[in-house]
Amino acid sequence: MLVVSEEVREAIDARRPVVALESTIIAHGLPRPRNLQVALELEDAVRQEGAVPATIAVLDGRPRIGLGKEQLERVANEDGMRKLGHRDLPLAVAAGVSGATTVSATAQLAALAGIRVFATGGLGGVHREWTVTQDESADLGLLASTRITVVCAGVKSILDVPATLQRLETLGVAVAGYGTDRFPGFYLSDSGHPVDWTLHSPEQVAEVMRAQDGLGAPESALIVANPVPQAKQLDPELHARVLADALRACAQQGVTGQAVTPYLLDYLVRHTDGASLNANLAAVGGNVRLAARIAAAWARR
Ligand code: PSU
Ligand code: MN
Repeated sequence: MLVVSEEVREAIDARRPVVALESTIIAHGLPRPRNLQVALELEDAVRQEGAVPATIAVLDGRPRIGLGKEQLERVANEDGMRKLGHRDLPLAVAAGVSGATTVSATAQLAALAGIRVFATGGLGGVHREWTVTQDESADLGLLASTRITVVCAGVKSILDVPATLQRLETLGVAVAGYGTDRFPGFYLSDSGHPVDWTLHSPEQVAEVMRAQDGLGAPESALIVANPVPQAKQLDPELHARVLADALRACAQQGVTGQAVTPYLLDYLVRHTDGASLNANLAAVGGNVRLAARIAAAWARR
């Protein structure tokens, strides 16, 4: 069912480092035309660190692991590109449609293809007002049952961060800060919440992955929470102010379901004069590079 590109297939077979990349951030998380440029830059960054990038999406009903330039262009520019969580995968495949994959769908497909390391910006999680809307990203549940290492800058700060950390604990998903004992805040280096574990090198991360395998079921993920450097974070005061406006606007407009996250991310870009975009890109870029180094350490095991 999967279409794995030749380059990615060869790397997996030879146990060379591979990093899975999601496509929702390209199709629905970043403005055009910057999104395509970023997609290419992220792949480049993975290569510079000596790993093979495997961007994942569903095109014409076929889940693809490793996209060529034309396929990346489709993800970035094609109108009607859907947003696919893991529950949407069978429906999209059967319907023969195209869509970008979220963290949950990307992690599922990457694991199916035998890719262990995955990089993204910020995970989905428990939304504020959860008690009313019950809006919790499917990312969390999927990571509770998928053996993958996901490098991220924490969870998106538009969420209820402490509630999300609590859910990850309940779901039994391992979380470690990379070089920090603070949980990163996506656009911010520090979400204001601590993490229980800190890892300091790609080799240490690979050690944990090996231990996960040795300990067996449940097949849960490892979240490596890698902060955006402080010099590149969004100004915390600007962040707090614009985010409050964004949440109000979102509620007023009656935005719900899958549309919530793209709406909020776009609002922040437009109302911070692009500063949130720069912080977002710095975070994703750092995650992609770290993921490549972790994949290399994992390949040397
Ligand atoms: N990180 C980003 N930008 C994004 C996302 C993550 O920097 O657009 C996407 C991811 O694909 C994540 C999704 O899985 O947002 C979560 O969406 P939802 O809250 O609808 O589950
Ligand atoms: Mn949601």
